[in-house]
Parts: sequence; structure tokens; C-alpha cells
Amino acid sequence: MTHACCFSVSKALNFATAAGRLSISFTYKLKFPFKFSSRKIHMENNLSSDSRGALIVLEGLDRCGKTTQSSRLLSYLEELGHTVESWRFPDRTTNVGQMISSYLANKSHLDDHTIHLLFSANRWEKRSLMESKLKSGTTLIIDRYSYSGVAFSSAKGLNMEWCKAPEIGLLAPDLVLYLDISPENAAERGGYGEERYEKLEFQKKVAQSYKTLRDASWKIIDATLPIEDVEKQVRETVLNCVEACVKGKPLSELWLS
Ligand code: Z5A
Ligand code: MG
Repeated sequence: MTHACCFSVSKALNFATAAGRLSISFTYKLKFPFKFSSRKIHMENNLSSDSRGALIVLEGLDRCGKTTQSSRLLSYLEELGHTVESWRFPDRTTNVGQMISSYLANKSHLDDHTIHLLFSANRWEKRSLMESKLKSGTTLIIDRYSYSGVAFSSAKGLNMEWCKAPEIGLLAPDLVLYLDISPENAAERGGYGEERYEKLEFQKKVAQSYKTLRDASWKIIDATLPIEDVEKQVRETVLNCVEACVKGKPLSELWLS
């Protein structure tokens, strides 16, 4: 049993490392010919500028309302006639996701670097499906993504640049909605459960990491407002983004700049 578990972890890590290597070599390929031929990049990258679905990510502390707003946004976009799906990370349905779930539930113990790479592998195993869904016109609403990966692991003290490295080459969101709430306010919502990170002191560190990570493109929404008011702001922001993707905004990748 122990051997089987180690084997799975090692397979997942090989996968994450290989994915990281691939994305790094891809980065070099992408940057180098850029000076000579943007058309070649377009072909190598295989990310066309045709009409497509939007990649919308919701981020924020535990209990900020991500899942509530994801499901409301899903219904709203469906009512408008869009093809849309709601995803979440970690995706606990895969083998890697089950290892993560066991770790979060304190049923297994892993080195901080190891669990970081597993979270990343869990995104890599969905990357090609994500790309094909978007290209076929499906908008994806994602409840937590790479930013959670970097924010939580760096809150433990891991180097932020090291944390970003295995995420390089994953698809970049078209929109990041950050549901902003203080750790104290979030803790008042129903209380924390049994999972590993559901502790006020740790959530304070995560909030700091998110502050370092965020950039001007993020839409910061006051998550302490009533659910309907948060929803209204989410809707307004998302429509412009979906429209831009329908018009052919090119897909891009994380963290190439
Ligand atoms: N993690 C990681 O370390 N690395 C990674 O790469 C990834 C994740 C992807 C899994 O989290 C853990 O994995 C997470 C980060 C780590 N650990 N933590 N913390 P998860 O996604 O399974 O769980 P979560 O998102 O952290 O918690 P949550 O409970 O699902 O929170 P939420 O989705 O943001 O909130 P909610 O369920 O929509 O709402 C919570 C409650 O607040 C609920 O009773 C609502 O009715 C209420 N609520 C929501 N909005 C409002 C407003 N506006 N006012 C009042 N009350 C509200
Ligand atoms: Mg949730």
C-alpha cells in the first residue's frame, strides 16, 4: 500500500516536472523566434484567435464566496444562451486529486514542495481539455486556479518564484475575479471545518501572498457585500470579457511576462 502510494506520488511528480520542463522549453521556443516571425509563434503555439469561450477564474480566501458566485454566474451565462461549465481546483476526482484531498483532510502528510507540485499536476492534467473546451466555444468558470497554488504555498514560506515555475505554460485566465474579504470576516462565515488550511493565522498569510500576486488586470470585488451585490459586480465584469473572447481575443499562457 505504502509502495503503491509512493509510486503514485512519484508518477505525479515526474509528470509535474516533465510538464515544467516542457513549458520551460516551450517558453524558450516562444521567446526566441518572436523577434523573427510572429506568424511562426502563432503556429507553434497553436493558440488561434478564433471565436472562443472565456476562461474566468474566481480567487480569494476560504469562505469568501467563490463557490456561491461560480454557481450563480453559471446560471446567469446559461440563461443568456452561452455554453458554459463550472470547474474547480483541486479537482478531487482524479488520482492526483485524491492524493490532494487526503492531504487536505490531514489523512496523509507530504512535504510542502511535494504537495505544491501535486496541485500543479492537477491543473496540468486538465490543461488540454481546458484548451479544447475554450476553443470549441465553452466558457469556463474556474473556482481557484494557479494563484491559489502560489498564494497558499508561499504563505508556508516557499519562494514565490519557485511556486510559479510549474504553472508556466498553463492557460492564462481572461479574467481573475478576486473576492476580497478580511480573514477575520471570512472566519465568521459558518466557521472553519477540519481541513488543513482552515486556520485564521494561516489565512492571514495567504491574504498577504494574494496581495503580492495581484496585478492591475484583476477585478477586486468587495466580498463582504450582500451576495446579490457581489453577483451584480461579477455579472457586469464578466460580460465584457466573454464578448472579447467571442470576438477572438487570443489565448495566452501563464507566466510568460
Ligand atoms: N489550495 C492550495 O493550497 N493550492 C492550490 O493550488 C489550490 C487550492 C487550487 C481547497 O479549497 C483548499 O486547497 C484551499 C486552498 C487549497 N484551502 N483553504 N483554505 P476549496 O476550494 O475546497 O475550499 P475553499 O474555497 O477554501 O472554501 P469554501 O468553503 O469552498 O469557500 P468559498 O467557496 O469561497 O465560499 P462559499 O462556499 O461560496 O461560501 C461560504 C459561506 O459563506 C456559505 O455559507 C455562503 O452562503 C456564505 N456566503 C457567501 N457569500 C456571502 C456573502 N456575500 N455574504 C454573506 N455570506 C456569504
Ligand atoms: Mg468553495
